[in-house]
Amino acid sequence: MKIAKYILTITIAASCLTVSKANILKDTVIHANGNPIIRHEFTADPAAMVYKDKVYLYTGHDEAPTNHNGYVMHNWTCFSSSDMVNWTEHPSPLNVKDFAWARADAWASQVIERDGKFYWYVAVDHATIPGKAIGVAISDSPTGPFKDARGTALVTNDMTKAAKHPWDDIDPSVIIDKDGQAYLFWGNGVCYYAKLKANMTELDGEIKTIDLPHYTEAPWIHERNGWYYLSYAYEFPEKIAYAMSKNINGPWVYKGIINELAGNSNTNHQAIIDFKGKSYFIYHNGALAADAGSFHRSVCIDYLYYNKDGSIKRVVMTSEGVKAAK
Ligand code: FUB
Repeated sequence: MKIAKYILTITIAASCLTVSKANILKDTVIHANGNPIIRHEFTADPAAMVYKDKVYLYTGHDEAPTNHNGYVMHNWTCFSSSDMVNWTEHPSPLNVKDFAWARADAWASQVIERDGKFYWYVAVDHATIPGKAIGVAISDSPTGPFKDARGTALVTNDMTKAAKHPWDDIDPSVIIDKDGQAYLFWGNGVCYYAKLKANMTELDGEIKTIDLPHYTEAPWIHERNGWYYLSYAYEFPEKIAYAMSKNINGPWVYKGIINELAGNSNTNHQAIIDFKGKSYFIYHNGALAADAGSFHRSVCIDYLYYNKDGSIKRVVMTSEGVKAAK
């Protein structure tokens, strides 16, 4: 009798999970109950943007079948929040199919605002130029809809020669400096950067490289109190390390590890923002379920703390996550 009741309970719980996964309600509020913050789907490669009192979180979407050891990623997701705990999921504003020249692989991305337009830089696999490539989509709203801003890739594998492997042009990160000059950073195996024209859709000048110890991928560029920070995935499996500079063109001084290996995931992929007086470290791990892992990742948020000299303290990854920002 007890066993029958147990089986019934498990069956009901399993069917509820199937229903909630299949019928994800969009534009509904998710209350993050600790880390990972999103639990009805797998989310990876977070990028965050603060705009008009809200945080917009953009992620990749791991859709690999259970036990599939490889990335299956077709679209990107978008969530917004006024407090870092209650998140509204917006209908997926961008799919790899929105780039007619792309073949597959909605990998890491970042969105930035300029003059009321939103530019979403993404890594995808190119359909005709072998290797990964970077595209850019544009919208009038942070939640989309977004459309391909160029009709062609912004960066293709034949434009970068410092690495021999075809997936070096991934993981775009973008910043607009105080003088209005925008820069794109990216790269796997080699950290590349280049200026962007004011239209945000064309490179302006040569592609340069930055020498960083044990650089793997996932550069994230941010500025705070006169310091530039270039954080990145270090070694593989990945920790997150960072370098600092007083000038966006360097020289960069390596400062050490910010985050340790993330639970049950080879990758860690960080975004760093300030919001309502606190600093946040947003990353992914593979901790959502027993069958999660490196190809079934989930976004987490913990606090980031700076020392008085501007250097960054190591992140303490927690399961309870952050409290609602006031
Ligand atoms: O999500 C695919 C790749 O995994 C990203 O481009 C890397 O940063 C790593 O997180």
